Order: sequence, then structure tokens, then C-alpha cells
Amino acid sequence: MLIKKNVVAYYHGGGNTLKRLSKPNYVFKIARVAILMIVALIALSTQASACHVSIGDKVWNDLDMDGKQDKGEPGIPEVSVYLYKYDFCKDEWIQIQDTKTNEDGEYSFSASYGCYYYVKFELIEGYVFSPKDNAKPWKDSDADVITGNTKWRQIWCNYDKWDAGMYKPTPKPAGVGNYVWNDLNVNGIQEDDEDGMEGVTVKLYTCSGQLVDTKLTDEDGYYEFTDLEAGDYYIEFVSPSGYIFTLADQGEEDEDSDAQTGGATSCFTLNAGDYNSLVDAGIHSMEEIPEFPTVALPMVAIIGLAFVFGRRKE
Ligand SMILES: [Ca+2]
Ligand SMILES: [Ca+2]
Ligand SMILES: [Ca+2]
Ligand SMILES: [Ca+2]
Repeated sequence: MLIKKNVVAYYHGGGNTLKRLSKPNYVFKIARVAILMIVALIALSTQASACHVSIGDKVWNDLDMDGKQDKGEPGIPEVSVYLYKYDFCKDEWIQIQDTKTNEDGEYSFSASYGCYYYVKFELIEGYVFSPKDNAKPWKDSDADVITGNTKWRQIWCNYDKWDAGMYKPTPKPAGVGNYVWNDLNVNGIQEDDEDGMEGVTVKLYTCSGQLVDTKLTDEDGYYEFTDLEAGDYYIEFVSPSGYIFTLADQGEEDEDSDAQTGGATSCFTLNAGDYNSLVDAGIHSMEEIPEFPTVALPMVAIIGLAFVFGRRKE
């Protein structure tokens, strides 16, 4: 028997080659192959990590609207974020990935080492972007307040400083007033000897006809509606019994009457934060209307006398 102790013999293929390997040789070769495989795997993974970098980091609710990530300001989930890469062949920016922020407001993209990128954040409804570049790069907002885009940059390593602050702006209330007066001389103009009318009902409507609120004028004839949303409105004044509305739109806007014959004004627009203090109504007692005989009789008398004197001169 040629095979000694510690020697393993076997065939390769169907030929006649008979290889003899000592046991230490066999173990060594297996170990060497294993080591080479491990080295190759390490090299491959190192190469892969060298070619790919990550881009992030966060969208947050900037409660104090200062553009800085403060304690107690939570991340905003489900915000759409888009990654743009510069394509040198096409000579343009291409949107290559999109994602949404997680429950902590965080997002992450995988990008290629050494390429040029920027990120676009999409506003959620009712929110606006915080002022950008208002703190250190890891605490600030990088989204342009109009476009939501960050500046572009060449990415050489993991970059986690592209953030976006958003907040829900506090609506600025609007308001409207102002005055109902007794237009004694019925000329449609507010004058010093004409007083305000107390207790006149004033109704505020949207221009679509929805009643918003009702007020009464105070002891000096003033009224106002405040804490209004921006929008289009009109006012309806209700003339007290025995009174009617005076001439509308006479003179300057701050001294005229805006109530038309039925008591309603034209539609006007209130922008956020506006206060319109020019919506007034003049009313007068129906007794102040000159009756036809009180006007006509003196006129007839004057014309008659003129006629008589004219004839005598002839
Ligand atoms: Ca803040
Ligand atoms: Ca930042
Ligand atoms: Ca007057
Ligand atoms: Ca007016």
C-alpha cells in the first residue's frame, strides 16, 4: 500500500491523474483561499463605501419662526424631499431621487462621491419656510423661502446639514369700521355740527352673502368688526325707524356715506392685517326731507312777483 498514514489520496476527474496531498498542505490551502476571500470582500465593501455618500438631514417645525432648530421644535414627517444631481453630459440639473421625511422629520439620500447636488423641500399646506442661514449649518434652515431649494455643492463625504424649517404663520386679523351719523343738512357729508347715531344695527357680510357678525353703534355712533380673516366683505346698515339714508359717495372717502339706498355698501377687500376705517353711513330723519309745497309755494310766489314787477316796468 503506497498511501501512508497522514496522506490522503483521491482522483481529479476521470483521468488517471492521482494527486497526493499531505493533510497540513490541504488545511493551509483552504485557509489561504478563505483569507483571500475575506480580503476581497473587505476591499469590495471599502470601495463601495468610498463611492457612495449620504445626504440629509431634517425638516422641522420652527415654532418660534426664527430659522433655528431649537429644543422642543419637533420634526415634521411626510414632507417630500427631492435630490437633484448635475448631469455634465446634458449640462443640466436632473432630479434623481425623492423621498419623504420619517416620523422624526429626517430624510436621507444615497449619493455618489464627488458629484454635484442640491435638495428641494416641498412645503406642506398652510406652512411657509423659515428664514434661511440664520444659525450654524447643523442648526439652520437651508431651503430658499420661495423655491425650497438648497444651494448646490460638491459632495465629498457624508453631508447631513441640509435642513428645512417650516412654520404655520399666525394669520394677521383684519378689521373694519367706522361711523354712522345724522346728516342734518342732507348733503351726504359729515360735518362738525352733525352727531353720531347710537344703537344703529350694522351687519357684516362676506361678498358671497354670508352673514359674519352684527354690531350696534356705540353712544358716539362708532362701530367696528375685528379679528376678521382676509377676504371680501360688505356692510349693511339698518336705518332706524323714521330715518332714511342720505346721499352716498359725496366728498372725500373719510367724510362721505358709503351706504347705498338700501343701506348696503359695495364689496371691499380686507387683506391680512388691514383695518378699513372708512365705511360710514349718513342717515337723516324723514322729516328733514323738504316737502313739495314748502319748496314749491315760495318758488311760485317769487316767480309771480318777478312777473308782476316786470309788467309794471313795461
Ligand atoms: Ca426655532
Ligand atoms: Ca442646515
Ligand atoms: Ca352733512
Ligand atoms: Ca367712506
